[in-house]
Amino acid sequence: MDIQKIVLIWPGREGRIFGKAPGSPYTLMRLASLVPDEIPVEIWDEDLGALPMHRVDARTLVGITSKTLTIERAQKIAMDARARGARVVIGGTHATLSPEEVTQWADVTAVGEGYYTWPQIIRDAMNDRLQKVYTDESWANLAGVATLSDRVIAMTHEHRDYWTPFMEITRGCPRDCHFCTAIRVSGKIMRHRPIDEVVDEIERRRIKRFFLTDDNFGLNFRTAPDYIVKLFDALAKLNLNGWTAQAEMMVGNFPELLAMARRAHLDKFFIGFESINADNRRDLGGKSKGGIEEYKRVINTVHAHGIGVVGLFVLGLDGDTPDVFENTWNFVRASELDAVSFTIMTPYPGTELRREYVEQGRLLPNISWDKYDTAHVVFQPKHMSVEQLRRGYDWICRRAYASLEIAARGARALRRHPLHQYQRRAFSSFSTDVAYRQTVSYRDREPDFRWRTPARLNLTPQL
Ligand code: B12
Ligand code: SF4
Repeated sequence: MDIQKIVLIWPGREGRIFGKAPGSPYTLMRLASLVPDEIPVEIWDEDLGALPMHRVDARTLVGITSKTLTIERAQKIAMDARARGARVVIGGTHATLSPEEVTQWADVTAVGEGYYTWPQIIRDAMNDRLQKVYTDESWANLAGVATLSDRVIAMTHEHRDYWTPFMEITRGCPRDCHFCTAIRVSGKIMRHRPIDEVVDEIERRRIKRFFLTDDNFGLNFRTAPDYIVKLFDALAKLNLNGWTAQAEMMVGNFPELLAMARRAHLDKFFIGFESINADNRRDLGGKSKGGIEEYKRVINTVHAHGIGVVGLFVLGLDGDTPDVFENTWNFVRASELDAVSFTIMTPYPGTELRREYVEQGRLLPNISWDKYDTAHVVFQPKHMSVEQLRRGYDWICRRAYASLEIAARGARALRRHPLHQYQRRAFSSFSTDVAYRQTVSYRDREPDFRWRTPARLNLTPQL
C-alpha cells in the first residue's frame, strides 16, 4: 500500500461543551507520534466536529480508537472508510476486550498496547503484508516510548480546543478487581515513565493543568515511594496550576508523601471508595472495604494536606439493596467531598463480572454497546429490580448534581486554597462535578427530568 496519509480517529460522543471538547485525544497524540516523519499524519476528533470523510481514499491508512460505548460509531466510521478504499485499524479498549467481534468488520484489530504494534502495522501496510490481528500484552518498559513529537503537539491545539489535557506517568495496576477493564488494557504490571520525559512533555506541551490517565497512581505511594519522591521533587519546580490523579484510599496512610504531593501542585485525588455498603466487600478487590469511618479518616487526612478528594461510588453491586441510594447520599452529604461520581455497575466484555452475569443469566437482552456508559442499567441486579436501580441512580444524581449542590461543593473546594490562588483554582474546583453532570445527561430519562433536588426517594412497592 502506498500510504499518502495516516488518519487517527476519535469517535465522537460528547461534542463541544462551551466551545471546547472535554479532553485532549491523548491516546491518538501518542500514536500519531509513532508515525514516521515522512508520512503525513492527522488526528480527527469527532467531538470537535463532523469528520471530513471525503478526504479518505485508497491511499489512507485509518486508525480508530475504541471504547465499548463508542464501538458502534467506530464501526460505522470504519465501514465508510473501507467503502472509500482505505485500510482500517481498530485498537484500544473494546478491540482488546472483544477482538473476535471487531475482526469481523475491521481490516486490522490491535489488541493491547499499541506502542510497538502500531509502528509494525504501518510498516506492514507499506509492504502489503498486513495481518488481521496484532497483539501486544507484554507490558513492556515505557522508557522512550511514544514520546509526544513536536509535530503532534503543534497540530493538536490543546489550549484552543480542549478543556482538559491528559497525561500518562504510570501505567498498569497489580490489583484484580473483578469488574475492571483497565487492567486488561493497561496490564497488571505497574510501569513508570522516566521523570525527565514527563517533565519534558509538560514543558513542550506548555500545559499548566492535566488529568493523569494512570489507573492507580496512588498505589505507587506504597509500591514505588522512591519514584514518587523524585517525581514530586521534579513537578514542584514547575509552574503548574494543578493536576489530578486516581488513587485508592491507602494514600491516606502516607502523610509525608501527601505533603510533597501538595508542593508538587497535586490538586485532587479521585478515590474509588466504590461502596458504603460493607456487604460488597468481596466485589471491591481488596482496595476498599465499605467502612465509612475509614473513608472519613482518609478524606480528612488528604484534606488536611490541602488536597481535594473526588469520591467515586458504584451502585448496583450484589450486596446493594434499595436503601443504598439514601445511605450513600447521606454519607456524601456529610463527607465534605470536593466532587462526586456515581456510576452504575457495568459488566464490560472481558471481565470476570460479565462471565458471572452470563452464567447466572443476568444480562438484559438487546442492549446496544452505547448503553455501556455506566449511566444505564444493563443487567439484573441481585436485590433490586432494574427499575429500582434506574430510579435510585436518577434520584442520587439529581440530588448530587443540582446546581446548588455543585456550587456548595465547588465553593468548599475553593476555600481550601489561599485567597490569592482562587483565580487559578476556580476552574478545577467546579469542573469535575460539571463534567459528571454532563455524563448523566446521556441517560435515557423520564421526559420530566429536571436538575432540581427531588423529594425523598420512594422505591416501594417493588417495581
Ligand atoms: C483517561 C480516561 C478517560 C478520559 C478520556 C480522555 C480522552 N479524551 O482520551 C475521560 C475521563 C474523559 C474518560 C471518560 C470515560 N471513560 Co475512560 N478511561 C480513561 C483511562 C483511565 C485511560 C485511557 C488513556 O488515555 N490511557 C492512556 C493512553 C496513552 O493509552 P490507551 O488509551 O490505553 O491507548 C493505548 C492502547 O489502548 C492502544 N490503542 C488505543 N487506541 C488505539 C487505536 C489504534 C489504531 C491502535 C493501533 C492502538 C490503540 O495503543 C495505545 C498505546 O499503547 C482508561 C483506563 C485504561 N487504563 O484504559 C479509562 C477507560 C478507557 N474509560 C472507561 C469508561 C467506562 C469511561 C466512561 C464511560 C466513564 C464514565 N462513566 O463517564 C467515560 C466515556 C467517555 C467517552 N466518550 O469515551 C473504561 C472503558 C471500558 C470499556 N470497555 O469501554 C476504562 C477502560 C476504565 C474502566 N472503567 O475500566 N475516560
Ligand atoms: S484498583 Fe482500580 S485499576 Fe486496579 S484493578 Fe481495581 S478497579 Fe482496576
